[in-house]
Amino acid sequence: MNISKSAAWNSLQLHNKEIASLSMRQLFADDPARSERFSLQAAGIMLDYSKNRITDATRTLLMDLARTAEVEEKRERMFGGDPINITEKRAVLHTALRRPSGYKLVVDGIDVSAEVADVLDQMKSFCDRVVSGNWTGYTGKRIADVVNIGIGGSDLGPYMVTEALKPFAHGAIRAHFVSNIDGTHITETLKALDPETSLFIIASKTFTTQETLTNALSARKWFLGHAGDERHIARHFAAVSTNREKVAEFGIDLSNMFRFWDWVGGRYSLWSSIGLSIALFLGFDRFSELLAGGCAMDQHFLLAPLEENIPVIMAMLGVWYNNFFQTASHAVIPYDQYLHRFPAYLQQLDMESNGKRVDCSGNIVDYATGPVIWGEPGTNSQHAFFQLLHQSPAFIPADFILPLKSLNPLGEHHDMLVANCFAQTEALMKGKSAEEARRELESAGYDAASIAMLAPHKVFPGNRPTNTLVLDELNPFTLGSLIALYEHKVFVQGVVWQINSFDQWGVELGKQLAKAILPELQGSLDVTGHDSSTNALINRYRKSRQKPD
Ligand code: G6Q
Repeated sequence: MNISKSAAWNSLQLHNKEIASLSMRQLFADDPARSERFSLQAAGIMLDYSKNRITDATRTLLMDLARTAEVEEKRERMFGGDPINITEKRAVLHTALRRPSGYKLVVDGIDVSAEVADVLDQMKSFCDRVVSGNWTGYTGKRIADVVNIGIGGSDLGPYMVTEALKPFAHGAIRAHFVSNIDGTHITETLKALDPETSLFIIASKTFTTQETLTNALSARKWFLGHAGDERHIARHFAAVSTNREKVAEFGIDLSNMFRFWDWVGGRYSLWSSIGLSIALFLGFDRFSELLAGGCAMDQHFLLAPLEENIPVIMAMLGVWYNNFFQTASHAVIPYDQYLHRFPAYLQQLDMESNGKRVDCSGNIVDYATGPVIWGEPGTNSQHAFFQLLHQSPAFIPADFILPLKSLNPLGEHHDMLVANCFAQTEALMKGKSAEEARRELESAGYDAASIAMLAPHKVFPGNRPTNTLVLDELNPFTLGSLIALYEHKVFVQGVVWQINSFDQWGVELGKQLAKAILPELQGSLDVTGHDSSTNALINRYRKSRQKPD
């Protein structure tokens, strides 16, 4: 079945023509209960989706499409451990990482829940030892800095979470993240560190990733440059991986290895031992609260009817704009400085999952799949790209995320932040008509010629959709819930688009070519085997190349 040939898709196409002429301003004027009817609450999060270009009929048709795509059946298959990642023949079980103890899941004869519980126990006892100062460095001093060396899924989630939950940290340990192969990243990080009190976590599912292993080797070299004896490595290096052999080969003591499983995708792995840096920074109890928040959202996603299901509603609104209005882009604007890495984290979660052009049967799809995800915290973003959101011919749907309570109450700051958030979604929805723009200029005393010249520039077309996600407070539980919400949103969209959201073949080609180019950069011969642009760039670099130390 091709989803774009289904009756449900066709009905949405017809319905889209009716909606095109409807203004949200009018819909709000006609229905004082609109906000109530298009709001949901679950797992510490309230979603107000009333400022969308939808009616009750739209919601019904979108849910028909979700049912046609078999969202409910596929959801069961994911939670049950079926190998839905078909190209890698793997189950997709990040949800099993955040189930409470006592829950049992057996997949292919293996008690997944027992394995998860074992690793959590190992993480807890390690964290307790390090945080209490019981675990010491090679000179007997307690650990003060933890450096997570990893990239992509082994970096973005833990980094985002430690930034978001800074006020919940116990304060005994600082967290650092090194990901980029650019030597600047590790060099600048090491500058601030003392080898006697630093603990490196090498986080790599495969333990073959070029960037991570290169950074890990540089960290090892730096450490040994101070500590001298290789026996001290055991007190300062830990590994998180699925690859025991490679960890041993690297020289990390296997009792400092925290395992996870091939059924945890990299970008879904912050809940696993990949979250060790989070647990060390916050303490294990806070890490457990993060898992509990994720689990609460899982339960909502599993049990709520599609019409009342926050991830499903958000997913289907995304489908509505992407496939029926051809928006192709989606902004995420957290009104919380602690969430400054959240859009970057979501970029990977969403774009690596749903940036695909063939369906699960290998056919090229004839519809848009994952949109471009981007964003920055408010209010900064208002002074940067909001111009385009308000007045460009294109319209870009956006999610606004707001905690009601500030973690740093300071004068009027929080009221101002909140006022800006609400004002922006109102402005995007209402806009400002030509008549309103003219009247405003008249009352400001402009003459007729100036009004005629200025008015078109002052018009806001409005009718621009936003979701508002309100958290009572940003804390480990609500952040866990928020992350799981977006994971499930991405899952539902992948199901509707009939793609495999859990592989990432698109990152391979560049890696292969870089492997071929690296020795050419280091060689003494002029390179001629590529296109003329690549040849010239390689040769230019070769001529300018500094000798590595
Ligand atoms: C995520 C991707 C990718 C991965 C990194 C790091 O879903 O698979 O971002 O996380 O390439 O891989 P390793 O953890 O194996 O080093």
